[in-house]
Amino acid sequence: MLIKIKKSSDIPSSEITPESVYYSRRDFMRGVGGIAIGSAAGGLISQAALAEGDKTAAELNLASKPAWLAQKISQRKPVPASGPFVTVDAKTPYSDVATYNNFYEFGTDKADPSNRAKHFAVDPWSVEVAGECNKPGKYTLEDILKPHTLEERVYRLRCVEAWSMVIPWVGFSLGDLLKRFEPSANAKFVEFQTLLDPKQFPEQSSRFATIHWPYVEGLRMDEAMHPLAIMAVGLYGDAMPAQNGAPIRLVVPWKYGFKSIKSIVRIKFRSDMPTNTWKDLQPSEYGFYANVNPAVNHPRWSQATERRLPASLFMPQRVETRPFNGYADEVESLYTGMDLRRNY
Ligand SMILES: Nc1nc2c(c(=O)[nH]1)N[C@H]1C(S)=C(S)[C@@H](COP(=O)(O)O)O[C@H]1N2
Ligand SMILES: [Mo]
Repeated sequence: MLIKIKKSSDIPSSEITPESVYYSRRDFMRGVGGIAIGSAAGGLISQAALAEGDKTAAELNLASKPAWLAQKISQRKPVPASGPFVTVDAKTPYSDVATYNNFYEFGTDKADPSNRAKHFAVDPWSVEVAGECNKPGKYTLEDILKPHTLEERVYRLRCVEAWSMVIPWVGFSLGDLLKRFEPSANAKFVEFQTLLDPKQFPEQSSRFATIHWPYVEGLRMDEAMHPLAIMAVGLYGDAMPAQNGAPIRLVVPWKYGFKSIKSIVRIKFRSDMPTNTWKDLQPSEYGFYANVNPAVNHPRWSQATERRLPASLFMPQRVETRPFNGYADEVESLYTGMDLRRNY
């Protein structure tokens, strides 16, 4: 997303979505049928989620995880058989979910996060709650999670770069969490902030980084309270890999992936609309709402279709992008009367 191109005609699609990463891999041999994965019940990453030759789950997920968290994750509620919390779409294999990442704090290449996050320390972790609410304060991760039962949710994740994955998250309702802090009547928006720690995030001390750290995101209060919005602490029945935003991240499945901010350390209730990192960087290309919308193209590429990962030269897996990423029935009413072309 950082790549600056002079004319839109100059952009090869390989720069939007570095497909070369996939050409050389054995993904094409798996076939679509091979991608359908069991529900990873029992708390272990199903062997089928990893193809032969992949690194093991243990090699891919080195984030420290406290025992209480592992235990809590193992007691999660399974995903319902049908409804918006699950999808019939084939899940993206664990090895792709954990190696093809956007986490610019670790670097701009898709492989940088999994290569550079190996020693990312997430224990102890706390989240500061601030702004328009009755219960501000500093909460440990354990405090944050304590009253919530974790649930499995299988959601599509649609990146603004026109690729997508299907990920079985482990998390809990964001709205249930926010209610505990008793937001005041002035709380119209909620802002989230990623950890600022140049010792752990190499790009935060890079002279070449164009992002103003820390990464920030925001939601309108009614969006944040929507049952589809979750705080996730794991995926594939295990604790969150560092490269996917350990120990706690947002997942807002009807919006472009950049809204789903990783490694959160601060939540602030606000009366005014917060800024968000990508909008701040390039307001003509990225907005606050960022609802997945095939009818509104990115100024440099079409948003009408997406590459469902894993894809390859031989199996491009091009699928049509759906309004609100397929969650229109659930969330459309949040935007009644709004011009979604202006509010992109
Ligand atoms: N802090 C932070 N959060 C972030 C990003 C980032 O660079 N930094 N990238 C975003 C983007 S662009 C996407 S598509 C998703 C990717 O999540 P994943 O790597 O778990 O698939 O994380 C989002 N959250
Ligand atoms: Mo993204």
